Amino acid sequence: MSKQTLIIIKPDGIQRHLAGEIISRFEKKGFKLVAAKFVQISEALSRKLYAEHKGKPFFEGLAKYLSSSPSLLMVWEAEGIIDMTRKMLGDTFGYDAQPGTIRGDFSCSRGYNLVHGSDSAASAEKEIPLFFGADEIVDYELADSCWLYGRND
Ligand code: DAT
Ligand code: MG
Repeated sequence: MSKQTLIIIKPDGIQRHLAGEIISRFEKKGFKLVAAKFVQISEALSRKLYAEHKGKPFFEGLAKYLSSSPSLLMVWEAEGIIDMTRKMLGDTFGYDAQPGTIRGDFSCSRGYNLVHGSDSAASAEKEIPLFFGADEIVDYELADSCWLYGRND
């Protein structure tokens, strides 16, 4: 499962009409979409997703924000997906994130940073099953995978 990551376009990303823009970046990079659902995440599940932050001063607000309005949840797949998606997201706070990254281009907030992405293979393995059953993750070949992963050695 380490080839996969959980990406969530969070409530501000949906409300600000940025879902297409964010998906487009992952598509154009060549990642494979293997699962998607559009739901309002419960506060209980929000707390589970962000369990590592329990006890921090922003934890309650974070769970409320994530559950305040619908989100688009996706599983994307590629060799090296975690490192690549984390770079594409940019630093956690929009005002710190580099231009060219999703957060750097579209967020200037601290807590409202548009998108969640798993930060390690271990996190992805915990996070994906919170939202997707194994039968909801689609196994298929991308027709251009030989071009996406072309090598010269
Ligand atoms: P990331 O989303 O880059 O993995 P994280 O896991 O450290 O960042 O934090 C999860 C979310 O919590 C993040 O998207 C925004 C919010 N957050 C983190 N640190 C915060 C802080 N010091 N004050 C307010 N919100 C914070
Ligand atoms: Mg995180």
